[in-house]
Amino acid sequence: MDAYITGLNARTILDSRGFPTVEVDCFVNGSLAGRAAVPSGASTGSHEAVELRDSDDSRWMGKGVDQAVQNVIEIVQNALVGLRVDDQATIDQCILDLDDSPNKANLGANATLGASMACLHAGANVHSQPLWRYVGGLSGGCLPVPLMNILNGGAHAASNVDIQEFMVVPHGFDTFPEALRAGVETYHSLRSVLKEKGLLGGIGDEGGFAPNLPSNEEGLALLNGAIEKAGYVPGDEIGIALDVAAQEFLNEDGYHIDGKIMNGEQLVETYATWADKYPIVSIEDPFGEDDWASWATLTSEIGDNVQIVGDDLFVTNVNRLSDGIERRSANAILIKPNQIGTVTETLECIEMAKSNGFGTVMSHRSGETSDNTIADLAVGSRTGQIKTGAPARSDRTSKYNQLLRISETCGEFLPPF
Ligand code: 2PG
Ligand code: MG
Repeated sequence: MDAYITGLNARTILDSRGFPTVEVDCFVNGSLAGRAAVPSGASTGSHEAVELRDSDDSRWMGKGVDQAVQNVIEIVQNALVGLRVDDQATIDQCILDLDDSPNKANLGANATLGASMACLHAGANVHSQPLWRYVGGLSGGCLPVPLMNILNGGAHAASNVDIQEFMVVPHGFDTFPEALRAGVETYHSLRSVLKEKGLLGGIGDEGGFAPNLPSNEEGLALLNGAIEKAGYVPGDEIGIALDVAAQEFLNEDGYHIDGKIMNGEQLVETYATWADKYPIVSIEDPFGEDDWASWATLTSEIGDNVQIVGDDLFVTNVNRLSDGIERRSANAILIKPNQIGTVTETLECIEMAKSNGFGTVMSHRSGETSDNTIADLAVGSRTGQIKTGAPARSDRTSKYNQLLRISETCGEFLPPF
């Protein structure tokens, strides 16, 4: 069936932190065919594509996205009208041709990704296919193991915990729904452990609990205890993943963690000790975004047993990823579509990672909406893993719920751990 883009519309909507973000509608033959909303990070890497904000302090605390919205309506729309809606590569190439900056600074990656994803949804719709199947094509789909961030620290919480994310990884199960249930039960058992200890307060930006703790290691002990209390075997059934987001506590004199200042080597030893003591399967952003040497040391020391994931290091960018592959700085990559700004570039990055034996983890941002595109992308592009927060608040649960829906027709579930 031939279906052509006849228009785009864009608007400001709110994200889960109450800040403005971009939503785009794609019209085919005059009817609404696809809609997508763009998320937003708090601990953003400096090498990410630019999220265009108006910086007018009199409105939205400077975080307005009026310019990005206008860029979709006035610039991107003109370029895309008349294109086949199911030719994603051409659509994204046309978007790229509109911005000659190296990091989408002119249009804003929030404008480009909103348009790119709205067209993706429209393409799936005109073919009456679920999005994951449209993305997966002949290779079908595979449900990802969830990395569930049940204890929030760093830039996502008001607590004293330096590490940004303590996640449970229910990998020892036969199906996605069983794995999800185990992770959710562990979340609730962590709640009761914290309550017993008088540590239950609010939650962080990704729905995890956000207690003050005597040390970062205490977070690992709490997760281990919560897994056991929920009736599961740490290591065999449920592992632990960290997103250290170390760039956030890297100063000129070193890494400020646990009230100490550490250099890269000391931090390597700390992670190696923790990995011996706890069932850690994955560590994301253990060092700063340009500390390539420490990354390579850790990967050679514990990378055979532990996944080392580059987020701020790689920013879903094939150039940074190929550097990292060459330097053996990590063995996995976090995939965030808004770090790069189009669907095609996101898929290319996943492909490069996989063909070099790297693990791939699809990811939300700390500022989210009810848009579930990443759930379908994870299944269709077979990333094998997804991290999308705690099972709390609709912005996080909507992704898990979408994966439950997909599991009714897509049974494959092959956790890499
Ligand atoms: C991360 C993300 C998502 P943010 O660091 O991996 O968890 O956080 O969106 O704030 O960059
Ligand atoms: Mg991260």
